[in-house]
Amino acid sequence: MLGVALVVSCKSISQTANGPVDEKATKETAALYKNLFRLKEKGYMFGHQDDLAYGVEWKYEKGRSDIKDVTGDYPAVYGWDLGRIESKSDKNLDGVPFDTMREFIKQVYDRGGVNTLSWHVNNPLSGRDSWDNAQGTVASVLPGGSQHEKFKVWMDNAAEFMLSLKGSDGKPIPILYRPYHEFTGHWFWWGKNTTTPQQFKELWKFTVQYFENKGVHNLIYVYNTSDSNVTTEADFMEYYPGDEWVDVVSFDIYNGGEGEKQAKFVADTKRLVAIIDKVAKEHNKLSAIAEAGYEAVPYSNWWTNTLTDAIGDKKISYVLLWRNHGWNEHMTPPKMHYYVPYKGQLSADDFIEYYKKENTLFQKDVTKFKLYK
Ligand code: BMA
Repeated sequence: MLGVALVVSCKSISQTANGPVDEKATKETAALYKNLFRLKEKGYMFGHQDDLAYGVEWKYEKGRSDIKDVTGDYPAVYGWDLGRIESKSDKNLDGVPFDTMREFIKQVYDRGGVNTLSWHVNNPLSGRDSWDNAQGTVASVLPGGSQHEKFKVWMDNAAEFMLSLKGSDGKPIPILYRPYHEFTGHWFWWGKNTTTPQQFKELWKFTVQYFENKGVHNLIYVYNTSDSNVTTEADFMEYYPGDEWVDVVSFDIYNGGEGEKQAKFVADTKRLVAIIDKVAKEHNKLSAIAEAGYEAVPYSNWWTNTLTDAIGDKKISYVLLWRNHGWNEHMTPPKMHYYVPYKGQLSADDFIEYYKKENTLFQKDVTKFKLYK
């Protein structure tokens, strides 16, 4: 509370009908925003987390990508995570050096692809990671809260990174920024079980305003729920900070297994896609599936069958598949942790068919589209 809503809630609504939330968005950011509305009429972009950094059987090989190994083309959207930027660590939480990430982001922009950032930010109250879902954390970072000043320093570190992203043309690189993701789940410190709608909205507005005041004008803001606790449009909108604060509405969803679980993934995705499609139309926003996947893709036709069926004919901007880590040391018994096929993987042939579909857009498609002009 403490006045933040009063101070920051005076954006002009008319602006957002034609441009992104940030009224001072750079030319390229505003162009991307506008072009994404045109692009969705052609199809949806395929995205992959950490695509250029590592794959199931390799790490940091120049130009390599599991998607490219399989299809000959890169994805159109590339996801990266800022986790650990808060402590100015050299590497993010999954070991990607921030300097390398900056280079990847530049390469992507230079060839007309799209970058998106999430932030698995540590819990500022407990000092543990973002999965420490302790009561009162969001309250503690809001103005007047015990961790507010500390959180501002963390935001400064993130802002510094955002400001350092420049293309070969010297322009700030537009980023689809997805703060406080999956908040309807109960696993992150900003999750709805430990945060009221009012607190979440304040945190969101504070974040947008803080970046804008730091001169960060290359962000397109992505609102993101999990599939957890979202049955209806009202559930999806319960923590929505308002049309003046959000550019893209999205959700994350994972296929948890075969049989009934696979059917559930399709049914839930269909329902959620219908919700974001309706919200996007009524609020003049873009929409996306910001994270999805079936770990280790054990079903050979998952791409042309399950995922294609789940998305249907709704006009979303992109679907992003999670990272291809390979061996996952966090899990017992040890399991392979990856979400897109590598060469020779069970679903690789099907992925090639999926790649060839007219409405799935990869790097070559979006390069032609000139999203930043
Ligand atoms: C999770 C897993 C973790 C990873 C985290 C942040 O879904 O992939 O291994 O640390 O995302 O990228």
